[in-house]
Amino acid sequence: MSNIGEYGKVYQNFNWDISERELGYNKGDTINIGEYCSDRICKMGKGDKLALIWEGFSGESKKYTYNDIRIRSNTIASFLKNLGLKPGERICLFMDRIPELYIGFLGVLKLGGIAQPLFSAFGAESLFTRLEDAQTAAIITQKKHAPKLKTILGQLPYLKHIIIVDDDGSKALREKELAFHLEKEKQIESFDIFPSKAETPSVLHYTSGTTGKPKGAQHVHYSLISQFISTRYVLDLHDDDIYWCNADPGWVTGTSYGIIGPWANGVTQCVLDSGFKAETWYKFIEKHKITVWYSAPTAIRSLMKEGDETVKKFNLSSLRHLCSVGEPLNAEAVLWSKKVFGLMFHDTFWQTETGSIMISNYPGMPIKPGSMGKPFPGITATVVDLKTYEPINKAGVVGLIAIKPGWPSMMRTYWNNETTYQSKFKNGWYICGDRASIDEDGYYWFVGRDDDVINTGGHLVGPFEIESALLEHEAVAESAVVGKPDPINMEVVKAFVALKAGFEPSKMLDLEIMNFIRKKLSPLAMPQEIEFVASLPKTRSGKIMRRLLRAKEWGEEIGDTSTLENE
Ligand code: 6R9
Repeated sequence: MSNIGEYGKVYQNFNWDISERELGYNKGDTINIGEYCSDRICKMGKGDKLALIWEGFSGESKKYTYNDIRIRSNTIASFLKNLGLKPGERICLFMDRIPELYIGFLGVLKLGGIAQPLFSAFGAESLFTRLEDAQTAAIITQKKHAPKLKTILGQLPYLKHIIIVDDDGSKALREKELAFHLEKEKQIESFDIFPSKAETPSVLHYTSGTTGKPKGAQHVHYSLISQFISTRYVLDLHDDDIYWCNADPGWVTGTSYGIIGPWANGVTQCVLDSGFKAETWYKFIEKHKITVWYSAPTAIRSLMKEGDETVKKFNLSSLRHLCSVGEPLNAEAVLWSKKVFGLMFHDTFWQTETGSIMISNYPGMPIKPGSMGKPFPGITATVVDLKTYEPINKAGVVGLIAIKPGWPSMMRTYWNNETTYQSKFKNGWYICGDRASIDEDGYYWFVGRDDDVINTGGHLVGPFEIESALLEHEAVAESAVVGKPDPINMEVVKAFVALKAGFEPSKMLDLEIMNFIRKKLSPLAMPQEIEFVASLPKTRSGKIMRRLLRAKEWGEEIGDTSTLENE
């Protein structure tokens, strides 16, 4: 039996009090995510249950019960407090996916600090922009990442402490550096958790926009209400599940559903601190008997590229529920997962700004492959006209995805940038910046980021539809479609294509693919040019950076690239 039961009924009768009640939260009470994710679970008698099964890239492994994470997060919180760090100060978590990152996140929240997770792969410049903007007071990091601070430290007057979690005494500590050992430190059985209220700031997540500086979406402890119930309804976590979210907590998916959601639900989760490799991933699922898996289209397409034979080498029968987020999930990928895992990936749509899932496919609700599904209970969504921002109310017509403000996990502002925050609201709606249409059954169909849509001769073409069609061609592993300048049509479609192993670029293949699209979609959607590439530029969360490819075509500035993978 799924947690949500019948989606339609639940949507009709839902209000957020249901989530509050299940969490035992009464309006006006204190609410601290760190406490809800550890102490509360222990109080429910699950202290000895595994909270985290961790595996490093070289195969080493560690296990922590809920009681372990409760005590260790107390230990971190107490250490930070003794340094003189105060509630409301920004404390950055800058680590690989090691246990200290996950447990440290709870520790910062227990202190009342604002947790600022950043990808450990960031270089000095990316780090600087975000630490400067947030006036971050302390950073928790590893020995190997600390040197990145060396050149920027002089320009970060607010940064008081650099806490190294894996110092082994082999090198003298530098300016502002301190050592902290999660295991060797005196363990703190009880800590005076900061009595945060619903609107107390909790997490500051930086997200890269199209241009300009990255923006810090600021969340509050009350976001738990959304994250808890959406984990339950969408990811369908049950008490005996073994859950794996392969997102890095530098990305919002890795905190909302890679820390808060599963732990507030008292579920055992696995973390694999290693990059993508199909065999390693399948082995991880097999070894830990993972039942629920939250992944992303880029990863799924990479698995598809590896082929079906690789899947067959492993016993993946433990899997029972699959979800995806971050990019449009092509119908082809959904059908492939049905073929090889016997399960369809459930697409979910949301943003750093929304803090939790907004539109989704639910267990038990029929999936239309290629669709993002329907609004989450408690979420009033629609698509609005591109100019008037009035709801369109007509099936199949493309508009901007819009959400009625007021759900618990909505960001409360962009840090230091209230003007941009305000500009996201039009006509009483929060505008996501994505285009979609809604069909006669209420399912949402993604078209593209508002700035990625192509205008060819006055016709608007969404990249997603073309990319999905390209993926159906046997030679195509991955693609990105952008508009390139054209004297007659303003823009024409250009496709960047990465081929599957065993296929070589050629004029013949080029024409064949063009024709394939022309027949499948329309002459309008047919790429006028195909450029074969070895790989596509992606963000660290796996999103294809179409705007970068587009800017090159137009000879424009490429804007902020700090989240670019391999940068
Ligand atoms: C959670 C997350 C948000 C943007 C969003 C949209 C794209 C996310 C999607 C999707 C199509 C989906 N996006 N999920 N596009 N289908 N299921 O990804 O947050 O990193 O802030 O990105 O990602 O363009 O507006 P974030």
